[in-house]
Amino acid sequence: MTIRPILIHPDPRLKKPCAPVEAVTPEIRALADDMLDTMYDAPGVGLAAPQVGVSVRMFVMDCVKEDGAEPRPMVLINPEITWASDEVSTYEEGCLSIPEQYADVTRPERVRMRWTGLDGTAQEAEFDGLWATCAQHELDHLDGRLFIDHLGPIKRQMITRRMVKLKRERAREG
Ligand code: K1U
Ligand code: ZN
Repeated sequence: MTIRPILIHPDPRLKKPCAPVEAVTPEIRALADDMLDTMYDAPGVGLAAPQVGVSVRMFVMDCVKEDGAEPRPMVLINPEITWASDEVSTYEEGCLSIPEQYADVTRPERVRMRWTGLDGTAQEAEFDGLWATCAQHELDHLDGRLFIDHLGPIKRQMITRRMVKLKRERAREG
């Protein structure tokens, strides 16, 4: 079990669009394992590769939250949205790179995604509810976008200032 450190905003590595994964190598499989360990440990329902400092188009998610329910870990490599519903939904989002800050974000209620699985085969599925919100939040990370980029400038700056302060305090504590 390997827990990787999660980058905290602001960090230029969280703003950079990620490169496609060229092949599903043993390194990519090890990264997927570490990302799932890191996500469950945080705890979170999703985690994108740039959040652990690796600039490749890949994320993990598991939105099963009920106590005692079977976990459903998913690894999405080179994900793309192939369809989005006209209906939207608003969810109070959080982000492991922006700890303890939450804000309402409106996104398509349902999306269809295509991606490459860990076995190298093409996959496609439709997501709704928290799965759809999380998948879109994670895809944003791969394009260097954070949930605060969906907010107005005042809220975004307020949250960014809080994160600068948090990082300064953590650096002082060592
Ligand atoms: O990408 C990330 O930073 C992970 C993020 C994903 C996400 C949360 C909420 C809406 C959209 C996307 C998180 O997992 S934040 C933590 C969280 O929401 C959570 C933690 C424990 C149990 C349930 C949820
Ligand atoms: Zn996030």
